[in-house]
Amino acid sequence: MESASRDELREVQNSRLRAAVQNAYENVDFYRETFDEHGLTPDDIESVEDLSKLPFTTKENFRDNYPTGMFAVEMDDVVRIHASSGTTGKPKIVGYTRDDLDVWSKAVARCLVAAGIGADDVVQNAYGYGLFTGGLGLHQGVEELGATVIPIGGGNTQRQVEMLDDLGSDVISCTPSYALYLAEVADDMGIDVRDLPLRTVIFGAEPCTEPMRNEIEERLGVTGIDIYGLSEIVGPGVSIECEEQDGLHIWEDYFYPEVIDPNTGDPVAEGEEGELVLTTLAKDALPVLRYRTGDLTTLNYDTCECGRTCVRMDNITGRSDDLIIVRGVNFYPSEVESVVLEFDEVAPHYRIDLRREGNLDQLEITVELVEDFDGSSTDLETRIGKRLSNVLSFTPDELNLVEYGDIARTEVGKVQRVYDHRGQ
Ligand code: DLL
Repeated sequence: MESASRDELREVQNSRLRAAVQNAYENVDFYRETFDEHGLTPDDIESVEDLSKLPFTTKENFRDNYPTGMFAVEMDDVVRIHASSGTTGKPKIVGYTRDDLDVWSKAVARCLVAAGIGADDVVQNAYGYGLFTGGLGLHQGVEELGATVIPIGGGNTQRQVEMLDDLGSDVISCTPSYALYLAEVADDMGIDVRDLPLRTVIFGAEPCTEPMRNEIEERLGVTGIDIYGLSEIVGPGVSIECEEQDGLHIWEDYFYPEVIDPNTGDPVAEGEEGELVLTTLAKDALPVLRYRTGDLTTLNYDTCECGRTCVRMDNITGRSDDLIIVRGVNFYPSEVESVVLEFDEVAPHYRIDLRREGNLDQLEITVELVEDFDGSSTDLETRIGKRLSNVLSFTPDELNLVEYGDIARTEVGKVQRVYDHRGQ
């Protein structure tokens, strides 16, 4: 399927879509009511072109149907539960049948192969195990491929470094921020990760800008491969970069992608940025039709140098709900990351604090100096400030340069870089 002709692929998508729609309509009250409200029946959705007749599914729909109202099967047929840790409110509970786990494992195994990983490789899986989909999701894909998985999970960083060294892991899977933290801890232990056999980092679950990827590749002496996914759709394995590192291939026979204008809901022209919307084509326990992921990307249907024909999405550097608005200026945290990492004097750690003083929003950016910084911090501050105003059209109210190590590192889970204290 990875290199099928577009026509072959379309046939598979259409027949799987019809089954998914039937399943959703017959077994999920929420979908049956939605279809009825719009005067639709499953017969109206014959092909992916008909999907636009359907309204979107949103995270609010998951919330309203908490915990398992979106499930299409009885609990007896669910063999695994995961949950996504919402920052507010209840988590989204997701479930899988045995067949669903099989599809997921195959999607992740494909990802690993696309990333140049083979059955003889050792993969140290440093995503958290548990309700988070990262740990077990990656794990089962490595086993499906027949490679060796080290299920070390998140945190315990010294131990991670020892394992990398002792077992000669070829690959580590973790968040991008954790990859950098790992290099720092290794340094403190007197180990240079570049001297170890490690050759690939499969990073995901968090946005990672190009300068941040470069930093990971340089510090660890690896190729950094971006993997994407979300609990509501499957977990990791929706898409991944191949060794060309030129966009993430979406496994379109399992997940059907659309990109829409987040404000109007209309499709954007091919190659234009918008919000990614996904439909599951091969999941029984939790069929999801037109899910608004909130993630911003573009789609590229050109055949990749690697020979795969499935569409590629751009690396996700922001979510529509990440947009920061300060005194009328809009920007994404990733734009700040790209600017501050242009400076060799700055380490790849930063935080953004938003406060309200009186009626005015205040923006504070804190960046860390590199370990061996010996220049003038006043001069650096002026240069960073100027660059931010040129590129992003704003000057932070406060720009703090702090010493190496002063910004807290995230050992387990996803890094937080934006702290919005307004409204507190
Ligand atoms: O983070 C699944 C995952 C685990 C993906 C491990 C990759 C590796 P959730 O916790 O449900 O699932 O969070 C999903 O994380 O909507 C994106 O906003 C963000 N995200 C996931 N992968 C990437 C990525 C997992 N490669 C949410 N780049 C998604 C940027 C990502 N953001």
